[in-house]
Formats: sequence, structure tokens, C-alpha cells
Amino acid sequence: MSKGIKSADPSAEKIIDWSMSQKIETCFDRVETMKPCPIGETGACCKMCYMGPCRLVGKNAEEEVKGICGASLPTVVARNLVRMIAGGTACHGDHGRDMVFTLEAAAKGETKDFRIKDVRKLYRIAGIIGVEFEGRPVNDVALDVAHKFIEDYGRQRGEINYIKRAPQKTQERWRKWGVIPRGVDREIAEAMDRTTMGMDSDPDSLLSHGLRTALANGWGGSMISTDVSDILFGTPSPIKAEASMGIFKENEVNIVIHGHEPSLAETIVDVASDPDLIAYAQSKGAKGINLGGLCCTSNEVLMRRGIPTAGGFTNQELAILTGLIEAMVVDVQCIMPAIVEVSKKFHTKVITTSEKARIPGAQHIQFDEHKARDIAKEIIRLAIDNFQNRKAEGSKVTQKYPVIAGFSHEYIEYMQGGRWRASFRPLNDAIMAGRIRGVAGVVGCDNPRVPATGIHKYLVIELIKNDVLVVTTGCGSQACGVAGYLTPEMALENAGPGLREICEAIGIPPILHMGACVDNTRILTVATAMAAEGGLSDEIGNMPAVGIAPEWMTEKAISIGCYFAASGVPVIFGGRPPSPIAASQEIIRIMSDVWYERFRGCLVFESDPERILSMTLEYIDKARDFLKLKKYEPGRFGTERVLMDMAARRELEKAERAAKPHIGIY
Ligand code: MSK
Repeated sequence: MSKGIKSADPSAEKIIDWSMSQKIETCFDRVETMKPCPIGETGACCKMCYMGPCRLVGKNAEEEVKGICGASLPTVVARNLVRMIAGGTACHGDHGRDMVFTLEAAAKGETKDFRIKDVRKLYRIAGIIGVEFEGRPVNDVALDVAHKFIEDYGRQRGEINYIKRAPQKTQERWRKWGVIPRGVDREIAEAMDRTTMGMDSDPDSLLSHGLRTALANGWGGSMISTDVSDILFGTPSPIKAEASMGIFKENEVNIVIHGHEPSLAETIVDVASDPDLIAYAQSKGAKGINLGGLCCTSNEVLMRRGIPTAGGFTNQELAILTGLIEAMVVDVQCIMPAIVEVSKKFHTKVITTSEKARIPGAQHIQFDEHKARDIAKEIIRLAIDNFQNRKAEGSKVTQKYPVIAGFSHEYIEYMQGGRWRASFRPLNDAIMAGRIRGVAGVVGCDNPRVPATGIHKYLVIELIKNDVLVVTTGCGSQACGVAGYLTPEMALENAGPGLREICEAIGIPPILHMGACVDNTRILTVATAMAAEGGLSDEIGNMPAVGIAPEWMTEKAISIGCYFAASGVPVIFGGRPPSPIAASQEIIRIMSDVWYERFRGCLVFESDPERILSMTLEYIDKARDFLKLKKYEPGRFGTERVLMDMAARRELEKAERAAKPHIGIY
């Protein structure tokens, strides 16, 4: 492995240096030896049947480059992308399904270990999906809500429940273009069906179904997951915690909770303070039990319980390299099988807990929501027993940063008017007046293939300097946390004057941690509320808002990017060039120009961080112009907006129909 900066997280970088000196291999080594397949990385490899795999390369025009069956290059690129969307939707969909089953078990009284913690949220959701709640026992309402959500998975015809939650105009676009999902499972199955050999070969038709499948994630599986998690474990509100690899304690039993689903992790947090378990830890020579998180399970317990985070995806092997981890407990998604190999060099026990995510060499303790506390206690005892096996070696880091996390939709609304007058008026007004230029979601994975330039860090700081309010989720939020960017003080120091003024007035930081990957749906509902509030766009499309995934790598990220595009948000995916659609100009055109025309959103790929920044600001300013908002001028704010009469509104709609999208950079 060559020397040089590998991670933008300084504590991770220190551990990587140590691993190199010890010749312990991590993803940062493998990324250098494993070169990506140059055909597959652009989407040009078709392996849907065994006449191939066909490599669709050549100098002819792309529609003339064909596989053995005659599938063209655009067809193959589209099929590959749709399969990525299906994979991502399946992951988030299953996550949501597991949460619903837990809600169902709690409502039926089948488990004593879970209960409805946030009745207010339950009623709010019941109201949205048409479940009667007035005067009914809480568990009856919860059971009906659970059953309505279960229907969303298996429905064969009709529309998933949350479609009606979107702005009317956004729904109309979806209906017009036939992308409303019927059921989560149905869309995934159809995506697999359409993309097999001999099925759909029309790129536009394929990609439209891709959007339908992605919407089944955003307004289905993921949104269900977020809401049911809030109902069961509480809707997040700001909470202080710590971030970085320095969260582990030398004199305590360290347990890492890693993956995505909160059920087991929440239970581990509950029982870790059990006096019997603490006494047991002390009997083994430890001072106590210390929990830390990784990836999105971490985000779940960070924003609800203040459990410190060791960072995002690329930090998972590195956490073990501290030599301080007694047990790494994993649930589902984004778990590198490599952690087992690394753990063999230390005393760490890797414990898998889901049948869906087993790893050879790991110890398996199956999670069951019906006896969650017993299982959590068994895991903690196992970790305590392992404390005595801790060896002296490891790369110790002490650096850590404070973070403020937990900005849910409900809390952001509450901050703008209190419990009785909660609204999005101040935020909309600030955007209209140009104090806030726009909003950017900087989200998604971290990726060892991306040179460690700290693209998340660069973008969030530059955006807030430009008066753009930043919301962040997933490993993107971890990248901000381990850099010390998730404190109001630090972020306010860097924010532009207008953004700073508003953040101070409302009492929010300029970079808002909104949760895990599934919680990107919180951004959708915030955008919907802003549309309903009035004064900006009356749909999600045309809002001065952009989504960015600077270092994406999972299929889930592609699915998320697509549901934002279909919902009306321009989305920029960064990272290394090329892109999974780079082989086909036709697919690039559909996903940028055609999708923009239809939905006012798009998905483009751009690897240069400076270009990502300038494109983001261009999208935002273009939306401001379109809405006839006051021109953004740093430090100069207006209060009035150009009012639109009917004629102006008609002009606007005419302009919209004629609008050619704009930035075609890939
Ligand atoms: S964990 S999907 S690496 S954000 Fe949600 Fe992080 Fe991406 Fe996994």
C-alpha cells in the first residue's frame, strides 16, 4: 500500500498509518490492488444471461453496439442501473418491513420489550394514512397502522399510502408519467423481471420503471421505516454526543453497534445501564460498559440516545484496529465481511444478528423482537467476558469532537414557532428574502475509492459560506461529525451572514444532522411542508434545493438519488469518474434532460468537487430566478418578493414547459 492520505477523518488516518506499519490489510489497501472492471464501471457489461457476459464496447454509434441478443448499449446501461435501484429499494424496503413487524408485535402485546413511545407521532401518521385514532386504544391504532404499511409491501394494484403525502402537483407529475408505485415488493419484482434477457429493451421505459421502484423506496420502504422508528423509539430532537475513534475507553468494555436497524441497538442501549450488567463488567476488571456506533445504526442511536459515533462505513475495520473493541454487533447493510478477518488479529468478537446478513467466521446470535432484552443482555455478557482477552496492541486515538444531532422534521417545524404555532414560515421567508440562498442535502456514503480530499467537508463549509442551509444524513453526517462540523459554534463561524442570522434567530445550526440513510425521507417531508407553507414552489420541483452524494457507493444511494430526482430535486453524484451510466450518452440525456422536463429533478454525475459546488449554486439560483425570488446577493437581504398575478403565473408555467435543462455535466 502506498503512503499518503487515505481518509479525511484525522483519527482514521492515524489508525491507517498504524495498520500499514503492522501490515494489517484494510479496505484502503484492497482499493489499491483491486482495479475496477473498465467495462462494468461504465454500465456496459451485460450479464443477464449466459450467452454472455457481453461487453458492449466498440467504436460504432452507441445504438449500434449490441449484445448477442441484440440489446443495445443504452438498453444494457439502463437495465444495469434499474437493477441497482431494485437492490437499493429492496434493502431499505426490508428495513422498513422489519420495523413494521416490530410495531405489529408491540401493538399485539407479543413483546414486552417494545412499546409505542411517541403516541403523538403515531396519531399523526394514522391521520395521514387514514386510520381512525380518536378515542381508540393506542395499541389498536398502532396495529391498524402496521397493517396498512404491510399492505404497502404486497399491494398489486393501486398506490402506496404515502403518495398522497406529497404535494398535489408532484403527484400529478407522477401520475402523468406513470411512475406511482403500487406496492414495494411488486415494483422490485417487476424491475428484476423487466431487466432480464428478452424483456423490456426501451431505455426510457426501463428508466421510468426505475423511478417507480425508487419512489417505492422514498415514499414507501424508507419513509415507513423512519416513521415507525419514531413511533417506537421517539421522534428525534437535538441531542449532544461525541464523534471520532477517540470515543472508545481503555478501562471499559467497548461494544460497537453497526449496521442500519435500530431495534436491537435501542435495546442494547436500554440494558447497558442495567446495574447487574455493570456489576458483572466490574467483576471482570472493567470500570463500566461503553457503547459506540458505526454507520447508520449509529445515526439511529446517536440522534435518539446520544450514543457516540466512531464514524461511517470506511471506519468499521479501523475501529477494531484500536484494539479496544470487545464486540462488534452488526445487524444489516453496509457491513464489510472483512471485519471478521481483521478481528482475528485482535480479541474482538464479531456478532451477526440477522439471518439476512451472516458472515462466515462471525458468531451468530439471532435477533428476535419477541425477546429483545434477553438477546441484548446475552450479547453484552459475551462482550464483558471478552474484556479479559484484550491485548495491549492497537492504535489508540484520543481525539473526539462534540456533535449536535437529531433534527427531525417535527423539531425543525417546532423551532419555527413553538408547539402551537409550528410552521415553516420563517424558513420560507428567509429564502424568499435571500438571507438563505437555498437548501442542499449533502448525504450518502463514504467510499475508499474516493481520494481522501474530504469532499463532504469541503462542500458543507463552502455551501454554508454561500448562505446555503445544509441538511445531512447517513455516512455524510458522520463525515461532518468526525471533522467537528456538527456543532453550532463551528458551523456558525463559517456560515454566510444571512444564514447565520436566521440560524441564530431560529436556534438551529447551519448544518443539520437529520439521521440515517432511510431518514432522507425527512428531507422529502420538509420539502413538502415548505411547498405547503407557500411563497416558494407549490411542489417539490422548482424549489431552490439540491441533493448531493459526494462519495456514494451503494445501490441504496442510487435508489435514493433517483427518488429525489423523481420528486423534483436536481441531484449530483460525486466520487470517482466515470459513472455507472458513462457508457451511454442516451442514458445520460434521459436522466438529466428528460427527467428534468418531466419531474424538475435529475441525476447527474460529476467528480470535481469545485464543479459540484458551482453546479449546486447554479441550480439554486436558477430555481430562485424561476420563482422570481429576490436575487441572492451575499450580505444584502430584501424583504419583498416580486408578486405574481395570474398572467405572470401563466408565463411561468409556459416557461416551465419550454425550459430546457441546463447543466448537462456528467
Ligand atoms: S451506512 S448506504 S455507506 S450512507 Fe447508511 Fe453509509 Fe451509504 Fe451505508
